[in-house]
Amino acid sequence: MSHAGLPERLRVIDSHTIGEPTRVVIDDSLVAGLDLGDGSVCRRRDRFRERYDHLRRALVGDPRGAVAMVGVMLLPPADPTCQVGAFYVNRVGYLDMCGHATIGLAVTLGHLGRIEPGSFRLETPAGVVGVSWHGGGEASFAGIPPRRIHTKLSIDCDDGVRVTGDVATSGLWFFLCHDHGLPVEPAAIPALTVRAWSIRRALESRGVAGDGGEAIDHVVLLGPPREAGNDGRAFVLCPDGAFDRSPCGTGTSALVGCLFEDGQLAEGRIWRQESVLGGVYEASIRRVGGVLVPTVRGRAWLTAETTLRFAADDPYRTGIEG
Ligand code: PYC
Repeated sequence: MSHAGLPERLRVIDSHTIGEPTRVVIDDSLVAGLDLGDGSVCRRRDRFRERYDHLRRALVGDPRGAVAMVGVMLLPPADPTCQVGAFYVNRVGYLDMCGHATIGLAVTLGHLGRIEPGSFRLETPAGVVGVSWHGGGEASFAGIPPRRIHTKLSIDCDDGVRVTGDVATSGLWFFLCHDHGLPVEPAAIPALTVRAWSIRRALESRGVAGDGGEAIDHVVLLGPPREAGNDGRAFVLCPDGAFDRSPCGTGTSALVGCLFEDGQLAEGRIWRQESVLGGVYEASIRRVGGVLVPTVRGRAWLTAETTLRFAADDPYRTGIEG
């Protein structure tokens, strides 16, 4: 097994964004020591995947990571208009964008004193994202313009259930569904997970994909809010098989795009989206120079400032595969 680039120690800061965990690598020497060539963040992320995928597993996989954890690797942006570059990893692969981890990143950089309250431009594999750190644990991001490619698509699942939903993106690909027939509440998480997996399998077997052939690998099961004053609630199945403990930042961006197109959300109005656990993101959408820009605001809490250790004789230095 390759250990290329794996240090003995690695400093990270962990946080959760209303429940969804993020781990930011703060040792700049890690990425600086890797041969990623040059080019955009996306291109260097792809080289990382080809050459150093074991570092992803070491960082967020068993036994050092957590279920649902997203790791953030910082690197210098190639886009001269950006101040920060980053890509996102999870236990099974790579995310082009991640809303909750972007909020966790902003709060982490603020905590470290690497940014002041205010805004910066972040180069991600999905494109440039505007990020604002509001001080303390509050941050927001102006996401990738949402786009819907299927409206009210009917899907027959292998458990005999037919559902309809929209296929949309805002940096990741989503199937957003209301008529799944389940309550969006913690007691139903096992049943929601089974239903979301069967939808995912059905999408795959029908060949439903993003317009660049991408897998529709996030399934959003929507429901009414539980708390007065909120607007909706979401259970989100992520590609690693874990459910999003937050309402899903990019999923909420894609949702407000669909709501806006359907005339259910006015420009600039705040949409309060609950997660299946009850945490809330505030989202809105507006047109800037003809482009739809979704904004999502949330709160993150730091959970650890720690040094991961990778002993030379540890058989699971690079994580546990599978
Ligand atoms: O917040 O965008 C998000 C996200 C994607 C996967 C997990 N969280």
